[in-house]
Amino acid sequence: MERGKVLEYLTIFGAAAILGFLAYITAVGLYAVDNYGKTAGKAAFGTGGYEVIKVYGRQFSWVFEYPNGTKTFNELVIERGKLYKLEITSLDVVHSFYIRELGIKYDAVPGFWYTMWLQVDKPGVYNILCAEYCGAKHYLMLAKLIVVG
Ligand SMILES: [Cu+2]
Repeated sequence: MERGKVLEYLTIFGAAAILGFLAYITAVGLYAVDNYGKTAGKAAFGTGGYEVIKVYGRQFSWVFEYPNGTKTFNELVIERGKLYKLEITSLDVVHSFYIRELGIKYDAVPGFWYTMWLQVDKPGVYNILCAEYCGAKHYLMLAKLIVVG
């Protein structure tokens, strides 16, 4: 084969290999984000091996309700490695429950309950934000996720 052809094929297949690799890592990443917590959730569903926490968005704070009825404001405390089922809704307008470090974002819509599985293996404090503009004091909707243990 002449030199020009070899270069042409190298360029074409080289580019195809790079694009294929990028497509592969994108697909793996999207799958991981999409299925965050779902595998653990499916395994635990019906076994009671999780705790249910209700999450209410409202202008302009997050309210968390634990199984014993206790409510906290702008502070969600969970145990490391334990599985939680968060049931998310809104008391007024559309909000969005967003934890950037964990790649989690669920809309909180009045009249609807969304289910989200949460299991965090790394103790620490994570920011919970509202990712949907919900009014003049939207920027104040900051809460903390505290993972203990
Ligand atoms: Cu909001």
